[in-house]
Amino acid sequence: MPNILEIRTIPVIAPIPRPVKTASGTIDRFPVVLIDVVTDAGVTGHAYAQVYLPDLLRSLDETVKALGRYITGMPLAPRDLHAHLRKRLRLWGVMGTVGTALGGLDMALWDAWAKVQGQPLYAALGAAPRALKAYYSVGMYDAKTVHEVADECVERGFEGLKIKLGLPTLADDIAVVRAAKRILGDRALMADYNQSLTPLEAMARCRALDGEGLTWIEEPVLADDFATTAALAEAIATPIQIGENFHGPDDMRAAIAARAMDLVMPDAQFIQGVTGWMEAATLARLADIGMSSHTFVEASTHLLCATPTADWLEHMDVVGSLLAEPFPQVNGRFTPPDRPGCGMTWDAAKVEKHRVQ
Ligand code: SMN
Ligand code: MG
Repeated sequence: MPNILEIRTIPVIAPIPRPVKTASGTIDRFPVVLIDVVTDAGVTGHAYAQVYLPDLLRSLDETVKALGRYITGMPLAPRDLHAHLRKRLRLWGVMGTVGTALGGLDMALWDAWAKVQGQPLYAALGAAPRALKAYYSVGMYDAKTVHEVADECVERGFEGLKIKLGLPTLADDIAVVRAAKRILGDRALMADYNQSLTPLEAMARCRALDGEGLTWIEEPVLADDFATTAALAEAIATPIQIGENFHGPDDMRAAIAARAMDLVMPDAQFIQGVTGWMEAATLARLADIGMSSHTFVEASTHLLCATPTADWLEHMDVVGSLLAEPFPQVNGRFTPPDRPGCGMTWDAAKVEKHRVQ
C-alpha cells in the first residue's frame, strides 16, 4: 500500500460567476484551500476545503496543514486515516475550522486512493456513472430581477433553480416565487431561507408558500432547531430540506431521530468528506430519505452515483475558475468524468493568479 509523503496546501480566493446574496450574508468570491496529498506511488490526490469568510482562510490553511502532519508517513488507507484523525481530535471536537479541514483532507485522500486504483471515484466506491439531474443554485433576487437567473437556468438546460428567500416581506417572497415559476414552467424551483426566520415567522411564511409548487423549502430556521423544522414538516405539504450544516453523520442521525426534515442535503466537506458522506448515505437509505448534495459539485457528482437515495445535484460554481478541465454538463445533466479520482486538475497559471500570499 502506498504511503503519504506530504500534504501541501495553497490558499486561494476564487472568483465566482455571480455573487451569492443570502438572508445571512453575501458571498462574492470563495476562499478555498487547495489540498494535495502527495504519495510515494507517484500519484497526488486533489481536493479543496472552503470557508465563506476570507478572514478565516489563513486559519483553515494552517489547520489543514496541522491535520496533514498527523497522517504524514502513514499508509494511504482513507477509512483508517479518517478514524485515526477522529480519534486524535476527540478531545477538541470536529466542528468549525477543524471539521472543515478534516472534510477537505478526507476528500483529497479518497481522490489519491481512487487514482492509485486507476479508477474514477464513483468506481472506487463500487458504483456506475449516472447522468444526475442538477439544479442551478443562485442568490437572492426579487420579482423584478429574478428573470436574469431564471432565463439563464432555462438556457443552460438545468432541470431546476434554487433561489434564496427571506425578502423584507412575505408578499415579496411570494411574488419572486411566482415570477420565477412563470419562466421555469415545469422545471423545479427550490427556496432557501439560510436560517433567517424565527420559528413564528417560519410557520407563517412556510404555510403561505405551501401550494406555490416549490420542490422544497430549505433551512427556514436555525440549522440545529430540529424541533421547529419537525413541526414545519408536519404542518405543510412542501418538503422541508436541511443538511448543509450537519457537521458529521452524527448530526444527521440526530436529525433523523427528531424527524427534523423530509429531505437531506449534506455538504461533502461538513459531513466529513467521502467517508462521512458514505455513512450519511447509509443513514438516508435506512430512513428512506432523498439525499441531495450541497456545493462541492465535483466530488458530489461521484458521491451521488454511490448514494442509494440520490436526489438532486446542486450546481454552484466555486472552483470552476481554477480548473484545467471543466466538468461537462450534457443536456443539463452532470455525469462524473471518466478520469482517475474526482477528475479535478488545477490550472497552475489560474491558481497562481488567485493565490493568497
Ligand atoms: C449556500 C451555499 C454557498 C454559499 C451560500 C449559501 C447555500 C446553498 O445555503 O444551499 O447553496
Ligand atoms: Mg442552503
